[in-house]
Amino acid sequence: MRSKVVTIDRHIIDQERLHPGASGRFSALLYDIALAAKLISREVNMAGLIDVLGRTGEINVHGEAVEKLDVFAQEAIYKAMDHAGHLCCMVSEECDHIISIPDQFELGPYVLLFDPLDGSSNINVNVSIGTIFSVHQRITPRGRPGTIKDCLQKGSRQLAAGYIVYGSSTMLVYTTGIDQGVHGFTLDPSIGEFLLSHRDIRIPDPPAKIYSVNEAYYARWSKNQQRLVDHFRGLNGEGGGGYKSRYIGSLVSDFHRTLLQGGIFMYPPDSRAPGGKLRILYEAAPLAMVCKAAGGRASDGSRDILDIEPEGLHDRTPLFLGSASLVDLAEDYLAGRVERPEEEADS
Ligand code: AHM
Ligand code: MG
Repeated sequence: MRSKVVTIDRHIIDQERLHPGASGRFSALLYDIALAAKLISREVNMAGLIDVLGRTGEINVHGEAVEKLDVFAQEAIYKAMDHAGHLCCMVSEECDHIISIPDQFELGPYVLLFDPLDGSSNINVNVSIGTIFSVHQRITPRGRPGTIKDCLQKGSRQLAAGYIVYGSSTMLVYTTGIDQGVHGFTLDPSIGEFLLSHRDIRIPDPPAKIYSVNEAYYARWSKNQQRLVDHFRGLNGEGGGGYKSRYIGSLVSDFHRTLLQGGIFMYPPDSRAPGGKLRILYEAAPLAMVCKAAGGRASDGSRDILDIEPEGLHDRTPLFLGSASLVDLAEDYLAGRVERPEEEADS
Protein backbone atom coordinates (compact mmCIF):
# COMPACT_ATOMS: atom_id res chain seq x y z
CA MET A 1 0.00 0.00 0.00
CA ARG A 2 1.42 3.42 -0.92
CA SER A 3 1.83 5.83 1.97
CA LYS A 4 -0.34 8.56 0.45
CA VAL A 5 -3.22 7.97 -1.90
CA VAL A 6 -4.79 11.14 -3.32
CA THR A 7 -8.09 10.93 -5.15
CA ILE A 8 -8.99 13.51 -7.76
CA ASP A 9 -11.74 14.83 -5.46
CA ARG A 10 -9.24 15.36 -2.68
CA HIS A 11 -6.78 17.00 -5.07
CA ILE A 12 -9.42 19.40 -6.37
CA ILE A 13 -10.38 20.38 -2.80
CA ASP A 14 -6.72 20.90 -1.88
CA GLN A 15 -6.24 23.12 -4.93
CA GLU A 16 -9.35 25.10 -4.03
CA ARG A 17 -7.98 25.77 -0.54
CA LEU A 18 -5.08 27.60 -2.20
CA HIS A 19 -7.61 30.16 -3.49
CA PRO A 20 -9.44 31.68 -0.53
CA GLY A 21 -12.75 33.08 -1.70
CA ALA A 22 -13.30 30.37 -4.33
CA SER A 23 -17.01 29.57 -4.47
CA GLY A 24 -16.59 25.83 -4.88
CA ARG A 25 -18.53 25.92 -8.14
CA PHE A 26 -15.46 25.51 -10.27
CA SER A 27 -14.35 22.51 -8.18
CA ALA A 28 -17.81 21.00 -8.53
CA LEU A 29 -17.58 21.43 -12.30
CA LEU A 30 -14.30 19.49 -12.34
CA TYR A 31 -15.84 16.69 -10.21
CA ASP A 32 -18.65 16.37 -12.70
CA ILE A 33 -16.22 16.13 -15.61
CA ALA A 34 -14.42 13.32 -13.75
CA LEU A 35 -17.75 11.59 -13.18
CA ALA A 36 -18.63 11.73 -16.88
CA ALA A 37 -15.13 10.39 -17.65
CA LYS A 38 -15.78 7.35 -15.43
CA LEU A 39 -19.05 6.63 -17.21
CA ILE A 40 -17.42 6.90 -20.63
CA SER A 41 -14.46 4.80 -19.51
CA ARG A 42 -16.75 2.02 -18.34
CA GLU A 43 -18.57 2.03 -21.65
CA VAL A 44 -15.37 2.16 -23.72
CA ASN A 45 -13.99 -0.81 -21.79
CA MET A 46 -17.19 -2.75 -22.40
CA ALA A 47 -17.23 -1.93 -26.11
CA GLY A 48 -15.81 -5.26 -27.17
CA LEU A 49 -18.22 -7.21 -24.98
CA ILE A 50 -21.59 -5.67 -25.55
CA ASP A 51 -23.35 -4.63 -28.66
CA VAL A 52 -22.24 -1.03 -28.81
CA LEU A 53 -19.89 -1.27 -31.77
CA GLY A 54 -20.88 -0.20 -35.24
CA ARG A 55 -22.27 2.99 -36.62
CA THR A 56 -25.53 4.74 -35.81
CA GLY A 57 -25.96 5.60 -39.47
CA GLU A 58 -26.11 9.32 -38.67
CA ILE A 59 -23.64 11.87 -40.06
CA ASN A 60 -22.27 14.59 -37.71
CA VAL A 61 -21.78 18.29 -38.52
CA HIS A 62 -18.42 17.58 -40.15
CA GLY A 63 -19.87 14.99 -42.53
CA GLU A 64 -18.37 12.05 -40.60
CA ALA A 65 -20.19 8.85 -39.67
CA VAL A 66 -21.12 8.85 -35.96
CA GLU A 67 -20.08 5.84 -33.89
CA LYS A 68 -22.43 4.68 -31.15
CA LEU A 69 -19.87 5.36 -28.45
CA ASP A 70 -19.64 8.97 -29.68
CA VAL A 71 -23.32 9.29 -28.98
CA PHE A 72 -22.94 7.72 -25.56
CA ALA A 73 -20.03 10.01 -24.65
CA GLN A 74 -21.90 13.09 -25.84
CA GLU A 75 -24.94 12.18 -23.73
CA ALA A 76 -22.84 11.22 -20.67
CA ILE A 77 -21.15 14.62 -20.59
CA TYR A 78 -24.34 16.52 -21.33
CA LYS A 79 -26.28 14.72 -18.61
CA ALA A 80 -23.48 15.11 -16.04
CA MET A 81 -23.28 18.84 -16.71
CA ASP A 82 -26.71 20.20 -17.68
CA HIS A 83 -28.43 20.43 -14.30
CA ALA A 84 -25.77 21.36 -11.73
CA GLY A 85 -25.86 25.15 -12.19
CA HIS A 86 -22.20 25.47 -13.25
CA LEU A 87 -22.72 26.27 -16.91
CA CYS A 88 -24.46 28.85 -19.08
CA CYS A 89 -24.02 26.73 -22.24
CA MET A 90 -21.87 24.03 -23.84
CA VAL A 91 -20.19 23.40 -27.19
CA SER A 92 -19.40 19.95 -28.54
CA GLU A 93 -17.74 18.59 -31.66
CA GLU A 94 -20.87 16.54 -32.18
CA CYS A 95 -23.31 19.51 -32.36
CA ASP A 96 -23.25 22.30 -34.92
CA HIS A 97 -24.90 24.81 -32.56
CA ILE A 98 -24.47 25.95 -28.95
CA ILE A 99 -25.97 23.47 -26.48
CA SER A 100 -28.33 25.32 -24.14
CA ILE A 101 -29.01 24.54 -20.51
CA PRO A 102 -32.64 23.36 -20.15
CA ASP A 103 -34.99 26.07 -18.83
CA GLN A 104 -35.75 24.25 -15.59
CA PHE A 105 -32.10 24.34 -14.44
CA GLU A 106 -30.04 27.14 -12.93
CA LEU A 107 -27.55 28.93 -15.19
CA GLY A 108 -23.93 29.20 -14.08
CA PRO A 109 -20.84 31.30 -14.78
CA TYR A 110 -18.90 28.89 -17.01
CA VAL A 111 -18.87 27.54 -20.58
CA LEU A 112 -17.79 23.95 -21.25
CA LEU A 113 -16.38 23.08 -24.68
CA PHE A 114 -15.61 19.45 -25.41
CA ASP A 115 -14.83 16.74 -27.90
CA PRO A 116 -16.67 13.81 -26.33
CA LEU A 117 -14.76 11.02 -28.05
CA ASP A 118 -11.86 12.03 -30.23
CA GLY A 119 -10.24 9.56 -32.59
CA SER A 120 -13.44 7.56 -32.76
CA SER A 121 -12.44 5.89 -36.03
CA ASN A 122 -10.09 3.89 -33.76
CA ILE A 123 -12.85 2.43 -31.57
CA ASN A 124 -13.50 -0.65 -33.64
CA VAL A 125 -9.85 -1.68 -33.58
CA ASN A 126 -9.29 -1.27 -29.83
CA VAL A 127 -6.88 1.65 -30.18
CA SER A 128 -6.80 4.38 -27.50
CA ILE A 129 -9.27 7.22 -27.82
CA GLY A 130 -9.96 10.25 -25.66
CA THR A 131 -12.16 13.08 -24.44
CA ILE A 132 -10.92 16.70 -24.54
CA PHE A 133 -12.41 19.55 -22.49
CA SER A 134 -11.99 23.29 -22.04
CA VAL A 135 -13.61 25.65 -19.53
CA HIS A 136 -14.12 29.39 -19.98
CA GLN A 137 -15.69 32.02 -17.75
CA ARG A 138 -18.73 33.53 -19.46
CA ILE A 139 -18.28 37.15 -20.56
CA THR A 140 -21.92 38.15 -21.09
CA PRO A 141 -23.98 39.15 -18.02
CA ARG A 142 -25.17 36.31 -15.79
CA GLY A 143 -28.80 35.27 -15.50
CA ARG A 144 -29.36 34.70 -19.23
CA PRO A 145 -28.39 31.77 -21.44
CA GLY A 146 -24.81 31.81 -22.73
CA THR A 147 -24.24 33.21 -26.21
CA ILE A 148 -21.78 32.68 -29.05
CA LYS A 149 -19.67 35.49 -27.51
CA ASP A 150 -19.13 33.37 -24.42
CA CYS A 151 -17.95 30.48 -26.59
CA LEU A 152 -15.68 32.27 -29.07
CA GLN A 153 -12.91 33.21 -26.65
CA LYS A 154 -9.25 32.75 -27.30
CA GLY A 155 -7.41 29.91 -25.60
CA SER A 156 -5.37 32.15 -23.33
CA ARG A 157 -8.63 32.90 -21.46
CA GLN A 158 -9.32 29.25 -20.57
CA LEU A 159 -9.79 28.63 -16.84
CA ALA A 160 -9.10 24.93 -17.12
CA ALA A 161 -8.41 22.36 -19.79
CA GLY A 162 -7.59 18.71 -20.00
CA TYR A 163 -8.27 15.35 -21.48
CA ILE A 164 -9.08 11.78 -20.62
CA VAL A 165 -7.26 9.02 -22.45
CA TYR A 166 -8.95 5.61 -22.56
CA GLY A 167 -5.88 3.44 -23.01
CA SER A 168 -4.37 0.42 -21.29
CA SER A 169 -5.60 2.36 -18.27
CA THR A 170 -7.84 5.41 -18.18
CA MET A 171 -6.10 8.66 -17.27
CA LEU A 172 -7.43 12.15 -16.65
CA VAL A 173 -4.91 14.96 -17.12
CA TYR A 174 -5.79 18.59 -16.43
CA THR A 175 -4.55 22.05 -15.58
CA THR A 176 -6.25 25.06 -14.06
CA GLY A 177 -3.71 27.59 -15.27
CA ILE A 178 -0.39 28.01 -17.05
CA ASP A 179 1.30 28.46 -13.66
CA GLN A 180 -0.78 25.83 -11.84
CA GLY A 181 0.94 22.71 -13.14
CA VAL A 182 -0.46 19.72 -15.01
CA HIS A 183 -1.62 16.76 -12.97
CA GLY A 184 -2.48 13.24 -14.11
CA PHE A 185 -4.82 10.76 -12.42
CA THR A 186 -5.18 7.09 -13.23
CA LEU A 187 -8.55 5.42 -12.81
CA ASP A 188 -8.54 2.47 -10.43
CA PRO A 189 -11.58 0.61 -11.76
CA SER A 190 -11.82 -1.61 -8.69
CA ILE A 191 -12.73 1.37 -6.47
CA GLY A 192 -14.00 3.70 -9.22
CA GLU A 193 -11.61 6.49 -8.28
CA PHE A 194 -9.11 8.58 -10.20
CA LEU A 195 -5.89 8.49 -8.14
CA LEU A 196 -3.08 11.02 -8.49
CA SER A 197 -0.37 9.18 -10.40
CA HIS A 198 1.51 11.97 -12.22
CA ARG A 199 2.03 15.10 -10.12
CA ASP A 200 3.20 18.28 -11.85
CA ILE A 201 3.99 16.81 -15.25
CA ARG A 202 6.78 18.62 -17.16
CA ILE A 203 7.24 17.91 -20.84
CA PRO A 204 10.84 16.73 -21.35
CA ASP A 205 13.15 19.26 -23.00
CA PRO A 206 15.67 18.39 -24.31
CA PRO A 207 13.05 16.00 -25.62
CA ALA A 208 13.04 12.46 -26.85
CA LYS A 209 13.72 12.65 -30.60
CA ILE A 210 10.21 11.71 -31.68
CA TYR A 211 8.05 13.34 -34.32
CA SER A 212 4.42 12.50 -34.89
CA VAL A 213 2.62 13.35 -38.12
CA ASN A 214 0.59 11.58 -40.79
CA GLU A 215 3.38 11.16 -43.33
CA ALA A 216 1.02 9.78 -45.96
CA TYR A 217 0.13 13.41 -46.70
CA TYR A 218 3.75 14.37 -47.54
CA ALA A 219 3.00 15.15 -51.18
CA ARG A 220 0.25 17.59 -50.12
CA TRP A 221 2.47 19.64 -47.77
CA SER A 222 4.29 22.91 -48.42
CA LYS A 223 7.99 22.69 -49.34
CA ASN A 224 8.95 24.03 -45.92
CA GLN A 225 6.84 21.40 -44.13
CA GLN A 226 8.48 18.72 -46.26
CA ARG A 227 11.93 20.08 -45.38
CA LEU A 228 11.07 20.00 -41.67
CA VAL A 229 10.14 16.33 -41.83
CA ASP A 230 13.15 15.63 -44.08
CA HIS A 231 15.25 17.14 -41.28
CA PHE A 232 13.77 14.71 -38.75
CA ARG A 233 14.49 11.90 -41.20
CA GLY A 234 18.07 13.08 -41.74
CA LEU A 235 17.59 13.70 -45.47
CA ASN A 236 18.59 17.38 -45.66
CA GLY A 237 22.32 17.06 -45.07
CA GLU A 238 22.05 19.62 -42.27
CA GLY A 239 22.67 17.58 -39.18
CA GLY A 240 19.14 16.26 -38.60
CA GLY A 241 18.08 12.67 -38.34
CA GLY A 242 18.16 10.29 -35.43
CA TYR A 243 14.42 10.71 -34.79
CA LYS A 244 11.75 8.10 -34.35
CA SER A 245 8.33 8.46 -35.93
CA ARG A 246 5.23 7.62 -33.90
CA TYR A 247 1.68 8.28 -35.13
CA ILE A 248 -1.41 6.65 -33.67
CA GLY A 249 -3.94 8.85 -35.46
CA SER A 250 -5.74 9.53 -32.20
CA LEU A 251 -4.92 13.07 -31.05
CA VAL A 252 -5.28 12.50 -27.31
CA SER A 253 -3.04 9.43 -27.42
CA ASP A 254 -0.43 11.08 -29.64
CA PHE A 255 -0.45 14.13 -27.37
CA HIS A 256 -0.31 12.07 -24.17
CA ARG A 257 2.83 10.31 -25.38
CA THR A 258 4.34 13.64 -26.43
CA LEU A 259 3.56 15.15 -23.01
CA LEU A 260 5.22 12.32 -21.10
CA GLN A 261 8.17 11.59 -23.40
CA GLY A 262 8.70 14.87 -25.24
CA GLY A 263 8.87 15.34 -28.99
CA ILE A 264 6.55 17.12 -31.41
CA PHE A 265 3.05 16.36 -32.70
CA MET A 266 2.06 17.99 -35.98
CA TYR A 267 -1.12 18.27 -37.98
CA PRO A 268 0.02 20.70 -40.67
CA PRO A 269 -2.09 22.36 -43.34
CA ASP A 270 -2.08 20.53 -46.65
CA SER A 271 -3.50 21.08 -50.12
CA ARG A 272 -6.74 19.29 -49.20
CA ALA A 273 -7.13 20.96 -45.78
CA PRO A 274 -5.39 24.35 -46.11
CA GLY A 275 -6.70 25.44 -42.69
CA GLY A 276 -5.65 22.20 -40.99
CA LYS A 277 -7.99 19.51 -39.68
CA LEU A 278 -8.13 19.93 -35.92
CA ARG A 279 -10.65 22.24 -34.29
CA ILE A 280 -9.49 25.24 -32.28
CA LEU A 281 -11.99 25.39 -29.44
CA TYR A 282 -12.19 21.80 -28.23
CA GLU A 283 -9.09 20.11 -29.67
CA ALA A 284 -6.18 22.52 -30.23
CA ALA A 285 -6.72 25.18 -27.51
CA PRO A 286 -7.22 22.82 -24.51
CA LEU A 287 -4.23 20.66 -25.44
CA ALA A 288 -2.21 23.84 -26.05
CA MET A 289 -3.02 25.01 -22.52
CA VAL A 290 -1.98 21.67 -21.02
CA CYS A 291 1.19 21.68 -23.13
CA LYS A 292 2.13 25.22 -22.10
CA ALA A 293 1.38 24.56 -18.42
CA ALA A 294 3.79 21.62 -18.67
CA GLY A 295 6.51 23.86 -20.11
CA GLY A 296 5.91 23.10 -23.79
CA ARG A 297 4.66 25.17 -26.72
CA ALA A 298 1.75 25.04 -29.17
CA SER A 299 1.74 26.88 -32.48
CA ASP A 300 -0.24 27.04 -35.71
CA GLY A 301 3.10 27.33 -37.50
CA SER A 302 3.68 30.98 -36.67
CA ARG A 303 1.26 32.03 -33.90
CA ASP A 304 0.69 30.77 -30.38
CA ILE A 305 -2.46 28.64 -30.54
CA LEU A 306 -3.67 30.33 -27.35
CA ASP A 307 -3.71 33.73 -29.12
CA ILE A 308 -6.06 32.67 -31.93
CA GLU A 309 -9.46 34.39 -31.85
CA PRO A 310 -11.93 31.81 -33.20
CA GLU A 311 -14.65 33.12 -35.49
CA GLY A 312 -16.83 30.02 -35.55
CA LEU A 313 -17.53 27.18 -33.12
CA HIS A 314 -15.95 24.59 -35.37
CA ASP A 315 -13.03 26.59 -36.81
CA ARG A 316 -9.93 24.55 -37.56
CA THR A 317 -6.23 25.25 -37.24
CA PRO A 318 -2.90 23.69 -38.18
CA LEU A 319 -1.28 22.38 -35.00
CA PHE A 320 2.31 21.92 -33.86
CA LEU A 321 2.70 21.09 -30.20
CA GLY A 322 5.16 19.52 -27.84
CA SER A 323 8.60 20.28 -26.45
CA ALA A 324 9.34 23.99 -26.84
CA SER A 325 12.66 23.52 -28.63
CA LEU A 326 11.05 21.36 -31.34
CA VAL A 327 8.09 23.71 -31.85
CA ASP A 328 10.62 26.55 -32.20
CA LEU A 329 12.47 24.47 -34.78
CA ALA A 330 9.25 23.76 -36.69
CA GLU A 331 8.43 27.49 -36.81
CA ASP A 332 11.93 28.24 -38.09
CA TYR A 333 11.55 25.72 -40.93
CA LEU A 334 8.05 26.87 -41.79
CA ALA A 335 9.17 30.50 -41.97
CA GLY A 336 12.13 29.52 -44.18
CA ARG A 337 14.59 30.70 -41.51
CA VAL A 338 16.77 27.59 -41.67
CA GLU A 339 19.50 27.97 -44.25
CA ARG A 340 19.72 25.25 -46.83
CA PRO A 341 23.04 23.48 -47.33
CA GLU A 342 24.69 24.73 -50.52
CA GLU A 343 24.51 21.54 -52.54
CA GLU A 344 20.76 21.24 -51.89
CA ALA A 345 20.08 24.90 -52.68
CA ASP A 346 22.04 24.60 -55.97
CA SER A 347 20.31 21.44 -57.17
P1 AHM B 1 -12.12 13.24 -35.14
O1 AHM B 1 -12.38 14.44 -34.29
O2 AHM B 1 -13.08 13.13 -36.28
O3 AHM B 1 -11.97 11.97 -34.36
O4 AHM B 1 -10.75 13.55 -35.93
C1 AHM B 1 -9.66 13.97 -35.21
C2 AHM B 1 -8.59 12.92 -35.33
C3 AHM B 1 -7.49 13.13 -34.32
O5 AHM B 1 -7.69 12.30 -33.20
C4 AHM B 1 -6.24 12.73 -35.06
O6 AHM B 1 -5.13 13.47 -34.60
C5 AHM B 1 -6.57 13.06 -36.48
O7 AHM B 1 -7.98 13.08 -36.59
C6 AHM B 1 -6.07 12.01 -37.43
O8 AHM B 1 -6.35 12.42 -38.74
P2 AHM B 1 -5.72 11.65 -40.00
O9 AHM B 1 -6.43 10.35 -40.10
O10 AHM B 1 -5.98 12.59 -41.16
O11 AHM B 1 -4.23 11.49 -39.74
MG1 MG C 1 -12.18 15.21 -32.52
